[in-house]
Amino acid sequence: HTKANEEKNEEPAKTLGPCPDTPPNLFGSLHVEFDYKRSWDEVRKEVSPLLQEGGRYKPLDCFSKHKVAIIIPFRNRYEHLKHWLYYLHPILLRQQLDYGVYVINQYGEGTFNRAKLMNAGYVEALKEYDYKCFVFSDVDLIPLDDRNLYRCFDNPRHMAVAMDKFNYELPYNTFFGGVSSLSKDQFLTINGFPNTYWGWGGEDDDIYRRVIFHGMSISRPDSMTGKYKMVKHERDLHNKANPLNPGKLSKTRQTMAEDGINSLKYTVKEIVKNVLYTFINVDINAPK
Ligand code: UDH
Repeated sequence: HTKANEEKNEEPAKTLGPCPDTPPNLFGSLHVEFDYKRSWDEVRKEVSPLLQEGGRYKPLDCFSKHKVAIIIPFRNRYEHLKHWLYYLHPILLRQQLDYGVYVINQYGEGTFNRAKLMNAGYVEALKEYDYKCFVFSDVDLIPLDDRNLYRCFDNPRHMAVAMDKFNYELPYNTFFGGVSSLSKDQFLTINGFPNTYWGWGGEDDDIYRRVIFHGMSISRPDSMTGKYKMVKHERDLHNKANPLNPGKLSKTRQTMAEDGINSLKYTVKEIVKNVLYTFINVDINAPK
Protein backbone atom coordinates (compact mmCIF):
# COMPACT_ATOMS: atom_id res chain seq x y z
CA HIS A 1 0.00 0.00 0.00
CA THR A 2 2.02 2.92 -1.27
CA LYS A 3 1.68 6.58 -0.50
CA ALA A 4 1.09 7.31 -4.19
CA ASN A 5 -1.82 4.91 -4.22
CA GLU A 6 -3.23 6.46 -1.07
CA GLU A 7 -3.14 9.89 -2.60
CA LYS A 8 -4.89 8.68 -5.76
CA ASN A 9 -7.34 6.81 -3.52
CA GLU A 10 -6.60 3.52 -5.31
CA GLU A 11 -6.44 -0.04 -4.15
CA PRO A 12 -2.92 -1.33 -3.71
CA ALA A 13 -1.73 -2.90 -6.98
CA LYS A 14 -2.45 -6.62 -7.02
CA THR A 15 -0.10 -8.83 -8.96
CA LEU A 16 -1.74 -11.76 -10.67
CA GLY A 17 -0.47 -15.26 -10.07
CA PRO A 18 0.50 -17.29 -13.12
CA CYS A 19 -2.20 -19.26 -14.94
CA PRO A 20 -1.88 -23.01 -14.34
CA ASP A 21 0.13 -24.85 -16.97
CA THR A 22 -2.87 -26.99 -17.88
CA PRO A 23 -5.95 -24.79 -18.33
CA PRO A 24 -8.48 -25.95 -15.72
CA ASN A 25 -11.76 -25.43 -17.58
CA LEU A 26 -11.34 -27.27 -20.86
CA PHE A 27 -14.23 -29.37 -22.20
CA GLY A 28 -12.27 -32.03 -24.15
CA SER A 29 -13.98 -33.13 -27.35
CA LEU A 30 -16.34 -30.63 -28.94
CA HIS A 31 -19.40 -30.65 -31.13
CA VAL A 32 -18.90 -28.64 -34.32
CA GLU A 33 -21.32 -28.20 -37.19
CA PHE A 34 -21.41 -25.92 -40.20
CA ASP A 35 -24.98 -26.37 -41.44
CA TYR A 36 -26.43 -23.56 -39.43
CA LYS A 37 -25.90 -20.15 -41.00
CA ARG A 38 -25.53 -17.84 -38.03
CA SER A 39 -25.53 -14.06 -38.33
CA TRP A 40 -22.60 -11.83 -37.39
CA ASP A 41 -24.79 -10.44 -34.60
CA GLU A 42 -25.18 -13.90 -33.12
CA VAL A 43 -21.44 -14.50 -33.26
CA ARG A 44 -20.72 -11.18 -31.59
CA LYS A 45 -23.38 -11.71 -28.93
CA GLU A 46 -21.97 -15.10 -28.08
CA VAL A 47 -18.26 -14.28 -27.85
CA SER A 48 -17.60 -10.55 -27.74
CA PRO A 49 -18.44 -9.53 -24.15
CA LEU A 50 -15.05 -10.67 -22.94
CA LEU A 51 -13.00 -9.44 -25.90
CA GLN A 52 -11.17 -6.22 -26.50
CA GLU A 53 -11.12 -4.32 -29.78
CA GLY A 54 -9.26 -6.19 -32.51
CA GLY A 55 -10.09 -9.69 -31.22
CA ARG A 56 -7.79 -9.40 -28.22
CA TYR A 57 -8.03 -11.08 -24.86
CA LYS A 58 -6.05 -11.83 -21.78
CA PRO A 59 -7.25 -13.65 -18.67
CA LEU A 60 -8.40 -11.35 -15.88
CA ASP A 61 -7.77 -13.69 -12.98
CA CYS A 62 -4.28 -14.99 -13.74
CA PHE A 63 -1.16 -13.98 -15.63
CA SER A 64 -0.86 -15.81 -18.96
CA LYS A 65 2.65 -16.51 -20.16
CA HIS A 66 1.35 -17.37 -23.63
CA LYS A 67 1.39 -14.25 -25.79
CA VAL A 68 -0.06 -15.67 -28.97
CA ALA A 69 -0.91 -14.03 -32.29
CA ILE A 70 -3.27 -16.11 -34.41
CA ILE A 71 -2.60 -15.42 -38.08
CA ILE A 72 -5.25 -16.33 -40.68
CA PRO A 73 -4.39 -16.02 -44.40
CA PHE A 74 -7.55 -14.77 -46.06
CA ARG A 75 -9.48 -13.62 -49.08
CA ASN A 76 -13.20 -13.75 -49.61
CA ARG A 77 -14.10 -16.46 -47.11
CA TYR A 78 -16.38 -14.60 -44.71
CA GLU A 79 -18.75 -17.53 -44.11
CA HIS A 80 -15.79 -19.64 -43.01
CA LEU A 81 -14.42 -16.82 -40.89
CA LYS A 82 -17.75 -16.56 -39.08
CA HIS A 83 -17.59 -20.26 -38.12
CA TRP A 84 -13.93 -19.88 -37.12
CA LEU A 85 -14.57 -16.94 -34.81
CA TYR A 86 -17.70 -18.50 -33.32
CA TYR A 87 -15.90 -21.70 -32.38
CA LEU A 88 -12.34 -20.53 -31.71
CA HIS A 89 -12.77 -17.52 -29.44
CA PRO A 90 -14.41 -19.54 -26.64
CA ILE A 91 -11.71 -22.21 -26.97
CA LEU A 92 -8.88 -19.67 -26.85
CA LEU A 93 -10.49 -18.03 -23.82
CA ARG A 94 -10.69 -21.36 -22.01
CA GLN A 95 -7.04 -21.99 -22.87
CA GLN A 96 -6.20 -18.81 -20.91
CA LEU A 97 -4.11 -17.27 -23.65
CA ASP A 98 -3.02 -13.67 -23.97
CA TYR A 99 -3.98 -13.53 -27.63
CA GLY A 100 -5.03 -11.56 -30.68
CA VAL A 101 -6.66 -12.67 -33.95
CA TYR A 102 -5.23 -11.27 -37.20
CA VAL A 103 -7.01 -11.81 -40.49
CA ILE A 104 -4.48 -11.11 -43.22
CA ASN A 105 -6.39 -10.30 -46.37
CA GLN A 106 -4.76 -10.52 -49.77
CA TYR A 107 -5.60 -7.32 -51.63
CA GLY A 108 -6.75 -7.53 -55.26
CA GLU A 109 -7.49 -10.43 -57.56
CA GLY A 110 -3.96 -11.73 -58.20
CA THR A 111 -2.74 -15.26 -57.54
CA PHE A 112 -3.11 -16.22 -53.87
CA ASN A 113 0.00 -16.71 -51.71
CA ARG A 114 -0.73 -18.29 -48.34
CA ALA A 115 2.83 -18.34 -46.95
CA LYS A 116 3.61 -14.75 -47.90
CA LEU A 117 0.39 -13.60 -46.19
CA MET A 118 1.46 -15.46 -43.04
CA ASN A 119 4.85 -13.70 -43.15
CA ALA A 120 3.08 -10.34 -43.41
CA GLY A 121 0.84 -11.33 -40.50
CA TYR A 122 3.86 -12.12 -38.35
CA VAL A 123 5.37 -8.67 -39.00
CA GLU A 124 2.12 -6.77 -38.54
CA ALA A 125 1.14 -8.55 -35.31
CA LEU A 126 4.54 -7.76 -33.80
CA LYS A 127 3.98 -4.06 -34.49
CA GLU A 128 1.03 -4.21 -32.10
CA TYR A 129 2.23 -6.30 -29.18
CA ASP A 130 5.17 -8.26 -27.91
CA TYR A 131 3.87 -11.63 -29.14
CA LYS A 132 6.15 -14.59 -28.45
CA CYS A 133 4.17 -17.25 -30.26
CA PHE A 134 2.41 -17.43 -33.63
CA VAL A 135 -0.34 -19.82 -34.59
CA PHE A 136 -0.93 -19.92 -38.34
CA SER A 137 -4.39 -21.22 -39.17
CA ASP A 138 -6.40 -21.77 -42.31
CA VAL A 139 -9.78 -20.09 -41.99
CA ASP A 140 -11.72 -23.31 -42.59
CA LEU A 141 -10.26 -25.53 -39.87
CA ILE A 142 -11.97 -25.95 -36.49
CA PRO A 143 -10.41 -28.14 -33.77
CA LEU A 144 -12.65 -30.88 -32.38
CA ASP A 145 -10.90 -30.94 -29.01
CA ASP A 146 -9.98 -27.92 -26.89
CA ARG A 147 -7.04 -29.80 -25.34
CA ASN A 148 -5.26 -29.04 -28.63
CA LEU A 149 -3.46 -26.03 -27.19
CA TYR A 150 -2.98 -22.93 -29.37
CA ARG A 151 0.43 -22.16 -27.93
CA CYS A 152 4.08 -22.84 -28.72
CA PHE A 153 6.24 -25.79 -27.76
CA ASP A 154 9.93 -26.69 -27.66
CA ASN A 155 9.76 -27.45 -31.38
CA PRO A 156 7.58 -26.06 -34.17
CA ARG A 157 4.18 -27.66 -33.77
CA HIS A 158 1.93 -29.15 -36.40
CA MET A 159 -1.57 -29.04 -34.95
CA ALA A 160 -3.99 -30.18 -37.68
CA VAL A 161 -2.91 -33.82 -37.56
CA ALA A 162 -6.29 -35.52 -37.93
CA MET A 163 -8.55 -33.69 -40.37
CA ASP A 164 -11.93 -35.14 -41.31
CA LYS A 165 -11.14 -34.70 -45.00
CA PHE A 166 -8.14 -37.03 -44.60
CA ASN A 167 -10.14 -39.58 -42.62
CA TYR A 168 -8.72 -38.25 -39.33
CA GLU A 169 -5.19 -39.31 -40.26
CA LEU A 170 -2.05 -37.57 -41.42
CA PRO A 171 -2.14 -37.66 -45.23
CA TYR A 172 1.65 -38.26 -45.14
CA ASN A 173 4.25 -38.25 -42.38
CA THR A 174 5.89 -34.93 -43.21
CA PHE A 175 2.57 -33.06 -43.59
CA PHE A 176 2.73 -29.57 -42.03
CA GLY A 177 -0.44 -28.01 -43.49
CA GLY A 178 -3.57 -26.45 -42.04
CA VAL A 179 -2.70 -25.22 -38.55
CA SER A 180 0.75 -24.86 -36.99
CA SER A 181 2.53 -22.89 -34.27
CA LEU A 182 6.04 -21.48 -34.07
CA SER A 183 7.59 -19.37 -31.36
CA LYS A 184 9.12 -16.09 -32.46
CA ASP A 185 12.57 -17.65 -32.07
CA GLN A 186 11.66 -20.74 -34.08
CA PHE A 187 10.12 -18.59 -36.82
CA LEU A 188 13.22 -16.40 -37.05
CA THR A 189 15.53 -19.43 -36.98
CA ILE A 190 13.98 -20.68 -40.24
CA ASN A 191 13.87 -17.17 -41.78
CA GLY A 192 10.08 -17.29 -41.68
CA PHE A 193 8.12 -18.79 -44.54
CA PRO A 194 8.82 -18.71 -48.30
CA ASN A 195 7.37 -15.77 -50.26
CA THR A 196 7.61 -17.42 -53.65
CA TYR A 197 4.92 -20.11 -53.61
CA TRP A 198 2.14 -18.54 -55.70
CA GLY A 199 -1.09 -20.47 -56.05
CA TRP A 200 -1.94 -23.69 -54.29
CA GLY A 201 0.55 -26.25 -53.03
CA GLY A 202 4.05 -26.83 -51.72
CA GLU A 203 4.53 -23.98 -49.25
CA ASP A 204 3.66 -26.15 -46.24
CA ASP A 205 6.21 -28.77 -47.33
CA ASP A 206 8.82 -26.02 -47.78
CA ILE A 207 8.16 -24.88 -44.19
CA TYR A 208 8.51 -28.47 -42.96
CA ARG A 209 11.89 -28.72 -44.71
CA ARG A 210 13.07 -25.42 -43.26
CA VAL A 211 12.34 -26.75 -39.78
CA ILE A 212 14.16 -30.06 -40.34
CA PHE A 213 17.12 -28.43 -42.13
CA HIS A 214 17.62 -26.24 -39.04
CA GLY A 215 17.92 -29.26 -36.80
CA MET A 216 14.53 -28.95 -35.17
CA SER A 217 11.84 -31.61 -35.12
CA ILE A 218 8.06 -31.41 -35.36
CA SER A 219 5.91 -31.49 -32.26
CA ARG A 220 2.35 -32.82 -32.63
CA PRO A 221 -0.69 -33.53 -30.48
CA ASP A 222 -1.92 -37.13 -30.53
CA SER A 223 -4.44 -38.09 -33.18
CA MET A 224 -7.42 -37.85 -30.81
CA THR A 225 -6.55 -34.38 -29.51
CA GLY A 226 -5.52 -33.25 -32.98
CA LYS A 227 -8.86 -33.82 -34.72
CA TYR A 228 -10.17 -31.07 -37.01
CA LYS A 229 -13.28 -30.45 -39.01
CA MET A 230 -12.96 -28.52 -42.28
CA VAL A 231 -15.70 -26.41 -43.81
CA LYS A 232 -16.28 -28.05 -47.17
CA HIS A 233 -15.58 -25.83 -50.14
CA GLU A 234 -14.57 -25.82 -53.78
CA ARG A 235 -11.25 -24.51 -55.01
CA ASP A 236 -11.17 -20.71 -54.89
CA LEU A 237 -10.64 -18.50 -57.88
CA HIS A 238 -7.01 -17.44 -58.39
CA ASN A 239 -5.59 -20.26 -56.27
CA LYS A 240 -5.08 -23.08 -58.75
CA ALA A 241 -2.55 -25.80 -58.01
CA ASN A 242 0.73 -24.38 -59.30
CA PRO A 243 2.73 -27.05 -61.16
CA LEU A 244 5.95 -25.09 -60.51
CA ASN A 245 5.64 -25.35 -56.72
CA PRO A 246 6.52 -29.01 -56.07
CA GLY A 247 9.80 -28.69 -58.00
CA LYS A 248 10.91 -25.80 -55.79
CA LEU A 249 11.09 -28.15 -52.81
CA SER A 250 14.30 -29.77 -54.01
CA LYS A 251 15.93 -26.33 -53.62
CA THR A 252 14.63 -25.34 -50.19
CA ARG A 253 17.98 -25.98 -48.54
CA GLN A 254 19.58 -23.34 -50.80
CA THR A 255 16.67 -20.87 -51.08
CA MET A 256 15.57 -20.67 -47.45
CA ALA A 257 18.35 -18.30 -46.43
CA GLU A 258 17.31 -15.60 -48.92
CA ASP A 259 13.60 -16.28 -49.44
CA GLY A 260 11.77 -15.51 -46.23
CA ILE A 261 11.15 -12.89 -43.61
CA ASN A 262 14.42 -11.17 -44.60
CA SER A 263 13.22 -10.63 -48.19
CA LEU A 264 9.54 -9.92 -47.46
CA LYS A 265 8.02 -6.93 -49.31
CA TYR A 266 4.41 -5.84 -49.11
CA THR A 267 2.37 -2.75 -48.39
CA VAL A 268 -0.49 -2.33 -45.93
CA LYS A 269 -3.62 -0.96 -47.59
CA GLU A 270 -5.73 -0.71 -44.46
CA ILE A 271 -6.11 -1.97 -40.92
CA VAL A 272 -9.62 -2.32 -39.55
CA LYS A 273 -10.41 -3.49 -36.06
CA ASN A 274 -13.69 -4.89 -34.86
CA VAL A 275 -14.39 -6.69 -31.65
CA LEU A 276 -13.82 -10.15 -33.16
CA TYR A 277 -10.58 -9.63 -35.12
CA THR A 278 -8.04 -7.27 -36.61
CA PHE A 279 -8.34 -7.14 -40.40
CA ILE A 280 -5.15 -6.23 -42.26
CA ASN A 281 -5.42 -5.76 -46.00
CA VAL A 282 -2.02 -6.24 -47.63
CA ASP A 283 -0.78 -5.79 -51.17
CA ILE A 284 1.76 -8.57 -51.72
CA ASN A 285 2.45 -7.75 -55.39
CA ALA A 286 0.67 -10.79 -56.70
CA PRO A 287 1.08 -11.79 -60.33
CA LYS A 288 -2.17 -12.02 -62.30
N1 UDH B 1 -7.59 -18.83 -48.62
C1 UDH B 1 -8.53 -17.82 -48.65
N2 UDH B 1 -9.03 -17.41 -49.84
C2 UDH B 1 -8.67 -17.97 -51.02
C3 UDH B 1 -7.72 -19.01 -50.98
C4 UDH B 1 -7.21 -19.45 -49.78
O1 UDH B 1 -8.92 -17.28 -47.60
O2 UDH B 1 -9.17 -17.54 -52.07
C5 UDH B 1 -6.95 -19.20 -47.33
C6 UDH B 1 -7.91 -19.81 -46.33
O3 UDH B 1 -7.47 -19.52 -45.03
C7 UDH B 1 -7.77 -21.28 -46.65
C8 UDH B 1 -6.26 -21.37 -46.87
O4 UDH B 1 -5.93 -20.16 -47.54
O5 UDH B 1 -8.21 -22.08 -45.61
C9 UDH B 1 -5.82 -22.57 -47.68
O6 UDH B 1 -6.45 -22.59 -48.96
P1 UDH B 1 -7.41 -23.76 -49.44
O7 UDH B 1 -8.53 -23.92 -48.45
O8 UDH B 1 -7.83 -23.49 -50.83
O9 UDH B 1 -6.52 -25.04 -49.42
P2 UDH B 1 -7.04 -26.48 -49.19
O10 UDH B 1 -5.87 -27.38 -49.42
O11 UDH B 1 -8.16 -26.74 -50.34
O12 UDH B 1 -7.76 -26.57 -47.89
C10 UDH B 1 -7.78 -26.84 -51.67
C11 UDH B 1 -9.01 -26.87 -52.58
C12 UDH B 1 -9.75 -28.13 -52.45
C13 UDH B 1 -10.86 -28.23 -53.46
C14 UDH B 1 -11.64 -29.50 -53.26
C15 UDH B 1 -12.84 -29.55 -54.14
N3 UDH B 1 -13.66 -30.70 -53.81
